[in-house]
Amino acid sequence: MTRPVGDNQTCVSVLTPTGRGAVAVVAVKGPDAVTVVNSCFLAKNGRTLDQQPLNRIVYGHWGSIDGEDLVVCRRKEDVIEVHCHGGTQSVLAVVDRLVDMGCHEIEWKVWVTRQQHCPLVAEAQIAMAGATSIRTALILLDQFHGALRRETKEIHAAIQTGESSDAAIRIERLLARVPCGLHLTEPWQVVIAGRPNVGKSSLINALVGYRRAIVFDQPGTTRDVVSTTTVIDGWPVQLSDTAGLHSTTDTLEAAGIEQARSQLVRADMVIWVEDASTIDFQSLPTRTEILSQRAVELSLVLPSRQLLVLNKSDLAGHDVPPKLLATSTLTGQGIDQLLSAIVKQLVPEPPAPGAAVPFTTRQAGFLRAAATACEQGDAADALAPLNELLHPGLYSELDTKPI
Ligand SMILES: Nc1nc2c(ncn2[C@@H]2O[C@H](COP(=O)(O)OP(=O)(O)OP(=O)(O)O)[C@@H](O)[C@H]2O)c(=O)[nH]1
Ligand SMILES: [Mg+2]
Repeated sequence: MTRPVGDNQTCVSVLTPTGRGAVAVVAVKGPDAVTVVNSCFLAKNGRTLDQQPLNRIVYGHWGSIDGEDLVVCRRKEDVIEVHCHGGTQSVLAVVDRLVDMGCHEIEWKVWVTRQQHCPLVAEAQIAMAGATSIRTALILLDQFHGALRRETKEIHAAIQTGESSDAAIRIERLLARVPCGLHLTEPWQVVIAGRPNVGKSSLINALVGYRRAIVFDQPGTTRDVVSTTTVIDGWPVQLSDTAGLHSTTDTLEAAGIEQARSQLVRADMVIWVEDASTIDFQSLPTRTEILSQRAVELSLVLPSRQLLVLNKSDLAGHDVPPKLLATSTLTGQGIDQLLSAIVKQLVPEPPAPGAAVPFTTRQAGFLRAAATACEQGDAADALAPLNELLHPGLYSELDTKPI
């Protein structure tokens, strides 16, 4: 099997994030791993590394007898971990010394890729480090345990045995999960927009549960886009509060409105806020009609996922029809329903436990190429992109040069 270049070199990689933990792990792998670490590490028990049992931590000093205290563990014949103080300088000192002794430094993602035989599994391991909720981490853990690999292999086998229509259906099913998959590590972008003074900033504060945005009783309070990242029902979401949208001659306010416009173009979803106290419920158009009307009036490009919220329901004077999403940031009415509605729009069908979920643009690209080949009745052409997903020899994106 083809392995990434440089596999017979002795490499060093920092496996823990910079400055995050009390202890950092620096890993060394390769034919000279034992010799190199032996030349830097003096074990308290006086033995050299080749005399130490596997998987036992050994206490000692780095560089010289009065050097930094740390522990070393020989994990395999050619893999050694150095566990040192988590501070940046200690890690740097350990790595620099190993590089001076001839080790080749590689990024942790490259290290992980080299440990795995399947790129899909390596990508899952890498992505897990970026998961910000248990829910998203568990979906990635399923992929690490082979959910996407198994499904891709089965699709590949189906094509080879002439069951290409079944394969096409299965690829489409995977592609439908791509939006969810791509947001396992990157938050969904949700923009709160509407006319001035309708309660947008109050709403973002109510959604995140603390005062993130400034609220004031005068229109035009919010000038900049104020963003905050949160987790809603296990899904990472970046909420952005924007300046109230209307025509203005105030230069500063106009700049804020322009920012809001460009934020909306990039957004995955808009929460459009209206003031319930000024709405005539008898002649209220549908959500789509209101939003299209506002888009035309204010020259906006709105994302396809949309929610309409009637805020200040406490001032409405009468009950808001139940099919409408009504909130009051004063009483808390409707905030839970709004949170559920956001989740329903973003992830209408959450993947079942153990389901295969593509989660990188690379995977989505190859799956789309396979889908197109199947659509064009050229099932054999679908095999090449599927091979790209499954085999490390063809996988070069992370097989990068030394850092
Ligand atoms: N009664 C009532 N007042 C509210 C509610 N939500 C917000 N307000 C008040 O409405 C005023 C405007 O609120 P903001 O949250 O600053 O409104 P905004 O849409 O962000 O305003 P701009 O940033 O100027 O566009 C403040 O006085 C809030 O206290 C609500 O649900 N009920
Ligand atoms: Mg505001």
